[in-house]
Amino acid sequence: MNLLSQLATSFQNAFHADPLLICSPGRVNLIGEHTDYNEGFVLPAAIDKAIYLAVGLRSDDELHFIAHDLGKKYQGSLASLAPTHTWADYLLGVIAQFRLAGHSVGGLNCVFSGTIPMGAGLSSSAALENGIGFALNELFGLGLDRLTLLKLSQRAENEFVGAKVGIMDMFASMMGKADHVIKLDCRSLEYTYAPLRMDGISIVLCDSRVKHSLVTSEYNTRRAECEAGVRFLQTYYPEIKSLRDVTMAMLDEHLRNTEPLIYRRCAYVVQENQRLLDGVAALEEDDIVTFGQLMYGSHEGLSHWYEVSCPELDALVDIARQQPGVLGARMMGGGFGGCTINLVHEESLDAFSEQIMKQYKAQTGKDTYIHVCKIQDGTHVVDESVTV
Ligand code: GAF
Repeated sequence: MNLLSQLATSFQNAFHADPLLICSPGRVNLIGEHTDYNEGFVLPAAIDKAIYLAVGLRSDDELHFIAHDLGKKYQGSLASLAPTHTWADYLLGVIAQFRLAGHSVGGLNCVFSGTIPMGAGLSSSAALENGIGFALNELFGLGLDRLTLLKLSQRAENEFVGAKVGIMDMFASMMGKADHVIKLDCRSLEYTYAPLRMDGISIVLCDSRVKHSLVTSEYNTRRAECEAGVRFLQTYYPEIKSLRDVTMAMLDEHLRNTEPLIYRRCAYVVQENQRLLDGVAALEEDDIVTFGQLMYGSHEGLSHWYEVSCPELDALVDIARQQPGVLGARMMGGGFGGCTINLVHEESLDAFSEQIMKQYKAQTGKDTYIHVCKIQDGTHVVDESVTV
């Protein structure tokens, strides 16, 4: 049975009512990693892997959630919104943020499922947060715009879940547009949609199937290291607000010898921001070859300077680099596991998949999962007749 029909049936069986169905996609990011919380640029897009939610109102103040794929339930009430340190926090956190922001919401039923592989770094958490926020807005007629909704999602993740993530994942999932990437300025939140003109080239994800248990703490540490670099430089340049305002010359002069670790972290971010700008210029000229080279540069920086890669992600990029028809490859997202993103000529796709699977298994003993992405619209209401 179609996933959406399954979800609707499961909702009807549990709550004896028809649900509103919502599709909330995961994201890719072409280039610009760990730049969002440094007020830099990112280049993400929403993809055809998503969280699907069936939602409906309750007549009381209770919250009843069912994680369809996990076979787990949560029951609580609006009066006692506290972190549970489980999947339910992505839903509870958003509801808590709506209430803190003064938006009046009542009891809710929700069953959700998804096609985003767990822990693959494709932002299933942002998709779930956006999905429930979108649902609250629809069901309670709040009239909030998408930007407000995605900011509430980020606040939920920062304050309730405790991951100090930037805004990229929520933004891409909520604001995505089919066949376009989003060039987002994470300082001003100004954005433009750029059509993806990559005829004959596919965006391919290779899942390392590694999920590092330290991902949240290491992520928060990287963020703190960047902030430490900014504080240090502010003693020389008080006008600096974030790494967005920093140049390599400033880092070389004041951090290179005194704070080598902080220097490497900050230098990666400053260079990655420039790589993104160069990459956008290359895409505007349909120069995918240059864009692909910048992706390899991004991976080098993430692996050796920012140190958020892992042997499995490095292996996937190394293998990809040696295959014919591959223009660029790099780890994507927070790191320490998850997926690589690859640009591959369509006629080379089969050979690429075969070699990646074979060589990755030989080098790491692990299987990979390969997905050719389509770029789709952001969070939206969906009909049960849509085949998922
Ligand atoms: C994770 C975070 F959620 C994003 O905000 C971003 O920082 C990304 O890692 C790295 O670019 O996905």
